[in-house]
Amino acid sequence: KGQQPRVLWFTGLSGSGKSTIANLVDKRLHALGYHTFILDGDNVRHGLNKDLGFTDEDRVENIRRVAEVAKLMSDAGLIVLVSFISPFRAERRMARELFAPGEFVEVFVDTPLAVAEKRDVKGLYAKARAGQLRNFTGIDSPYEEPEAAELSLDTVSDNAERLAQRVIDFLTQ
Ligand code: GGZ
Repeated sequence: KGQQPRVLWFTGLSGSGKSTIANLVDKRLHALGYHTFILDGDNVRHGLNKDLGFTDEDRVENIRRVAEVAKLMSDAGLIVLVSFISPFRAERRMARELFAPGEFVEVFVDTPLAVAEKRDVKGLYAKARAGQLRNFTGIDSPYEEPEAAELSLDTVSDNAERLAQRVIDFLTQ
């Protein structure tokens, strides 16, 4: 089925819900007949980017490579769902600039730090607070919130299912 190139760029804190929502969107796009691919830490940081850690410099390089891979995949006809913290505005802008106007959809998964920290599904915030994990986003490494994301998803007032549907509606409108 013919499809417009699109990259859905999910950005937000660790534990914000990026991957949960991206996975739901992916399933629904698939059910609608779209060819998709998810790029996230699980399939990129363990392979292509396993030389990179969490210093500012490494994050910049992480996002640069991810953006270039997303571009290749989108050129190959896939709808690409990118799910990384991607904490810096400059790198998100750089990613956007690889794509034609309208192709790049920035999705801010807007979960306040206090909420992500309270959930702390993986116990990483506790480790960061205890000083056992350095350069942790939101604790001792910055997160620059998007100023003009195409979509802002408030995970406090809405559940993942409904937020995923908002992304689908945006794409198919
Ligand atoms: C932030 C970290 C860190 C530090 C390990 N800071 O919740 P998670 O576990 O599954 O997702 C986080 C993931 C973030 O990697 P990204 O590639 O998305 O980050 S970036 O876009 O900034 O390059 C978290 C885990 O890796 N993690 N150490 N110090 N998150």
